[in-house]
Amino acid sequence: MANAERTFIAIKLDGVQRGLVGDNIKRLEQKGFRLVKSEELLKQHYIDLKDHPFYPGLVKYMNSGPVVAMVWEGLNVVQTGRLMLGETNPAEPKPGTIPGDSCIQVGRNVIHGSDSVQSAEKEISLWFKPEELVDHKSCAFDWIDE
Ligand code: IDP
Ligand code: MG
Repeated sequence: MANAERTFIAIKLDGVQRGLVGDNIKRLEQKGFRLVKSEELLKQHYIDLKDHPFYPGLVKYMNSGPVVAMVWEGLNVVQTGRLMLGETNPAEPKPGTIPGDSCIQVGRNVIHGSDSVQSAEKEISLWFKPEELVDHKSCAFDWIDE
């Protein structure tokens, strides 16, 4: 591929604390730089679906480009995250949810969120080493959590 020079970019702790992660990523996307593939764990990630006819296509699609993998923390984040993510199938749209507002087909539904605390634990340990998960207290913590 032409123009394949690569760089490492990290949003530092002050950017995280100040809630500037999304905006910084948005600026790089807007400029036209490309995000490079991060992991190839998709077969394992979707192993529970291996007997479904769409599994090979799902793995192929998920492996065909980069994925932005993250761990988010907070009160009821698994359940609330799933509500924000809406229905698996965006053909049953719930406006205001991420797929409801951004996609059309179930096989291209933009975002994944763990469906239970147990699967979250499994998925987090699949995608990240324990030492990659940094425990920190956000400066907004006391304004968000009681
Ligand atoms: P979830 O993502 O809401 O947890 P799952 O049933 O676990 O839903 O399915 C995982 C992913 O597999 C979905 O997000 C979607 O990308 C894909 N998928 C599910 N059902 C279909 C289908 O019928 N055709 C194509 N892809 C599907
Ligand atoms: Mg699922």
